[in-house]
Amino acid sequence: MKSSRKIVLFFPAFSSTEATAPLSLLAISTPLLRAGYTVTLIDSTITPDLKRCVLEEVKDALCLGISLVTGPMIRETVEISRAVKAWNRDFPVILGGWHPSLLPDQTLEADFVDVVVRGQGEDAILEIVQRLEDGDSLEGIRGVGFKRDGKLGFNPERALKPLAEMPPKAYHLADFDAYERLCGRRWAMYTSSLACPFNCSYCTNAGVYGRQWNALPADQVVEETFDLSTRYRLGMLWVVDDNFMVDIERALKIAEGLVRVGARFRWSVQATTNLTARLCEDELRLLRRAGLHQICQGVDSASPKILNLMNKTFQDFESIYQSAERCLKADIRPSFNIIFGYPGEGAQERQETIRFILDVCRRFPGAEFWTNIFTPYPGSPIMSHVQEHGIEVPSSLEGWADYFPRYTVLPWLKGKDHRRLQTMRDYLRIAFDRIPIANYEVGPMARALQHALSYPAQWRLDHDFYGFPIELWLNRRLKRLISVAKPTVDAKQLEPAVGASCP
Ligand code: B12
Ligand code: SF4
Repeated sequence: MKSSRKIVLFFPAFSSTEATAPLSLLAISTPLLRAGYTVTLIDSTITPDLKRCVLEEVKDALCLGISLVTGPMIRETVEISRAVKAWNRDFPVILGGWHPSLLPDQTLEADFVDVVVRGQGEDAILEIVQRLEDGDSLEGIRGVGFKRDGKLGFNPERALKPLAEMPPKAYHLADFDAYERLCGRRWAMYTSSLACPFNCSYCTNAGVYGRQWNALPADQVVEETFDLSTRYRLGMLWVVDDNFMVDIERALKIAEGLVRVGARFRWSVQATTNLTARLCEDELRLLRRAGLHQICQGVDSASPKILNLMNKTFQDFESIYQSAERCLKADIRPSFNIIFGYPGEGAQERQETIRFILDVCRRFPGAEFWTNIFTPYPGSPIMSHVQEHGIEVPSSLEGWADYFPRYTVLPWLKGKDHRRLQTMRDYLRIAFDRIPIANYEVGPMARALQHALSYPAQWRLDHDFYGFPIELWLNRRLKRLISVAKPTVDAKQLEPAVGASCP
């Protein structure tokens, strides 16, 4: 349907009830809308009868754009693209986002993919749809890969644009009511800076955004976030910057600005522990007054050996303790992430990390830990070495669907060891309180029982003993009594993904 000016954008399910509008698609929508195209946004998480809905919408559209990251999102990407191709072999399917950016060749090889976009998509998508509308070739559009007579062709890369030069995101396309119904909270994501100056060896960031941190000016952040929160009645913003605290002066100016305008929303950020620890208590209190209620920080491991292997020498333990202490004094929740199973981690290093978690949570009640299993992502520095460790790198797009830090199985972490680690992680979940984004109703009885289960859980972690896990069984029964919305897409779902889940 070449003459159509309608573009359908699809966001596959990401196995989480922490539902809100996908920023990637809001970002690429703006240039399309400004150029007079209409955009239909379909987010799997809030769309009943998904396949029928997509097939209905594409009937009078010009093309379908899909945004995905490595992992389970690939399942619906494949399913929906195949269904569209079965309806019309020639209907253009365009893939963008982290996975296609990091593995463009392999992604484009899939027979249901016509175009891949590497890196920032705002300018690329507009150029693509204009060419499609005119029936022209995609030759020369930077950052774009496409099929030419069945062969893969790649145009030169597109240079990164600083965030300040990007158009605002089309938040008005988001159905915040639907997200609120699912998540129990009305919230959105917001980007105030791009990239991170560090280069942890498991991280893919440098591969897509480089290491040149760039940010919006404080005034713009204040104006936009205040406007967003009031316009859409949002109670919370998650600032998804990789490292919000790179420029502390800017962070404090944002806080002053939000206090000045009387902002009422809560917000959370991601930042490294070393940068967070540069803030004194008064500065953190100012941020708290401005609504900052949580700082997610990647501790990753408590073993100096593993931190070295992760290229995280910028982080020392003193800064983690300082950050926990000062954040809590300022009433900001420090949320720390851990990665288990990193190549080189043995039982001893894992125990070091467990002991560290117990120590921090006991010394600083209110600090929380979220754990993941190491997952090798394409484009990360460690990826080039994982084959040495016996990992078979998938040879097709579909092969990456099972790469998911909640259950990744590794050659050195499988079978009994993998099950033991999962049990240990389950005990960590119940040993100390954690606060997810999604707002679940928990009654006083259930809360009391949860609290009671935390003591034996801590005992087990202290003694490294996980046989006869009765508390986990009780906890599962308890969860059935609490109404927790469950994502449907991921059959291997262990529990609804919640909280500071990004590494
Ligand atoms: C928010 C977020 C989430 C949210 C998503 C919520 C939502 N509704 O979108 C949640 C919490 C669910 C999440 C979960 C996970 N996440 Co996450 N997440 C992010 C984060 C912090 C921001 C993403 C974002 O919205 N950015 C802002 C938008 C504007 O930028 P963008 O996504 O890059 O999009 C641009 C381009 O990529 C491109 N583009 C994107 N899509 C499309 C589509 C088309 C058609 C086109 C043309 C262009 C295009 O154009 C956009 C504008 O320039 C990123 C880190 C980051 N810095 O981006 C990690 C990140 C995407 N997540 C990551 C990971 C690993 C995960 C988890 C596995 C974590 C975990 N421990 O479970 C899960 C996986 C989810 C799943 N089941 O598959 C990795 C992805 C690595 C990879 N190779 O894919 C990242 C990069 C973090 C990291 N540094 O490692 N995540
Ligand atoms: S893991 Fe975090 S600190 Fe490390 S490079 Fe990635 S974004 Fe930066």
